[in-house]
Amino acid sequence: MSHSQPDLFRAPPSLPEEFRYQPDFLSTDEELGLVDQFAALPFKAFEFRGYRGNRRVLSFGWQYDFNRMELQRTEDMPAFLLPLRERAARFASLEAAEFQHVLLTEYSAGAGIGWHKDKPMFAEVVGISLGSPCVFRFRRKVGSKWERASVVTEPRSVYLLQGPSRTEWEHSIPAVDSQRYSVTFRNFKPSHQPER
Ligand SMILES: O=C(O)CCC(=O)C(=O)O
Repeated sequence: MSHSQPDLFRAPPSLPEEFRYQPDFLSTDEELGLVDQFAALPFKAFEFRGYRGNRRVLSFGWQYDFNRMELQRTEDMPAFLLPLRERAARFASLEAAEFQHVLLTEYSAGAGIGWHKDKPMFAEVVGISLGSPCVFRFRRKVGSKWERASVVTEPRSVYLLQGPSRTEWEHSIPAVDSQRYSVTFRNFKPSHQPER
């Protein structure tokens, strides 16, 4: 007879190494103020080689074009995002100016994002969540199996992907129940600084 523990008693997987999460990064007023500003912005359906995703996106500074598979210069970050960039940089122990790119994403009810790692030219990733909570899932291949972990990212929270949580683990978000926005600041690796 085997004495191995059934799966039920296995310790839950811990979160990926160097992932950081902090709830209540924004106040409710700040969240509402940002959502108000977003309402006036020209979000567009996410496109990937002719396929239109069910989330809408808008980038400032630089944008990664998934159809052309290249980075393109785009409009400067609007002034209302600069204080948030400052705080995001502090959270990641970086300088605000290092975040030359920000991606705003709007998930309507039923929208999510599939398994991926962010593009390799980017280094650290700071994500701020507004609106609906979501399950932020992680997975990485260990041998022939997937190791998995997840965290609920609450509205007004912030997370940081760096180290193995950024380079070894993929992440995804299953369909959200109601509208969610994320503000994703990314810096470039020193070897991938784009020419301005
Ligand atoms: O919405 C989020 O917090 C994650 C966004 C993301 O993973 C991406 O755009 O690559």
